[in-house]
Amino acid sequence: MENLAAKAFELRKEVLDMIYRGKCGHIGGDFSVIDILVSLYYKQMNISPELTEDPGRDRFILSKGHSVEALYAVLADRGFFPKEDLLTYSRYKSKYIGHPNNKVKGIEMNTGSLGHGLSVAVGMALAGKMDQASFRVYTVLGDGELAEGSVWEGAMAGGHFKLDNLCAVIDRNRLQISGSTEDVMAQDSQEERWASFGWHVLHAVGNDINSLLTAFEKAKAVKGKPAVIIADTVKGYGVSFMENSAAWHHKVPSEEEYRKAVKELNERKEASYE
Ligand SMILES: Cc1ncc(C[n+]2csc(CCOP(=O)(O)OP(=O)(O)O)c2C)c(N)n1
Ligand SMILES: [Mg+2]
Repeated sequence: MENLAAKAFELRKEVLDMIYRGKCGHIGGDFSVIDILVSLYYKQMNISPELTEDPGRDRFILSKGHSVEALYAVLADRGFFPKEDLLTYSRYKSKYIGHPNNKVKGIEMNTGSLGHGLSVAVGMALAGKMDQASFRVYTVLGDGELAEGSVWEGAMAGGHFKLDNLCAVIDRNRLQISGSTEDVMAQDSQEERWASFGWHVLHAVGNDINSLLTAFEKAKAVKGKPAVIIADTVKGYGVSFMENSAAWHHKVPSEEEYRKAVKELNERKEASYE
């Protein structure tokens, strides 16, 4: 079996390169979410470059759209577009901009304004039910994003329509743009909140592929309600000086920081083979 933990560290290096070259990007959230994306795109979802127009494909929405560099790295590696395209990231006239847009092959929804992905995912899942289709819909939200009221309208509708073809993942890294989620808008009763809206609540270690895959399989087996996976992650995961630091929410590494990060990511990749 392919070593997906190693793959995630390799892709973090590509994200780092993109952001270092392009001189912008949300590196902290990219590094916290990338194991979730790898689990979905390499194992869980029925999606491939050949299926992007297939009505039966699984759908994915990156509701925390600022982590698009992680999604670009995954899509390029899975062959949705050539890796060289990413050399244009953040350049004038490139379609590989700082938030997802559906000119890029494989991207289903333009996101970046937080709080909208879940409601659209609910609509897609409801449409799937009406068509008696078998595809599943996945979306990833940030924990800071949960402060958006529109998230809870989506949650209410997902529960009401009993959308067991829908799975939301919360990237629970406990930080948002300016500091701790608990200081800005407390999130600690997530389990009770989602359950009260009619969702089946699951937990995962969000930077551990096996833990995530187990949770995704459990989510698939849930009947009569949507599932939410609260994925405990570390913002900046994989680079010691970026971990758990709000300062790295949106920051470009200096040359010295870049070199140090490359070294650490290579070491982490090697260690994941042991
Ligand atoms: C509606 C809206 N308000 C504000 C922002 C600016 N913004 C970008 S990222 C971010 C913090 C998001 O935190 P979180 O959802 O926890 O993301 P993560 O920690 O995974 O990076 C904010 C406030 C935005 N993109 N959209
Ligand atoms: Mg967060």
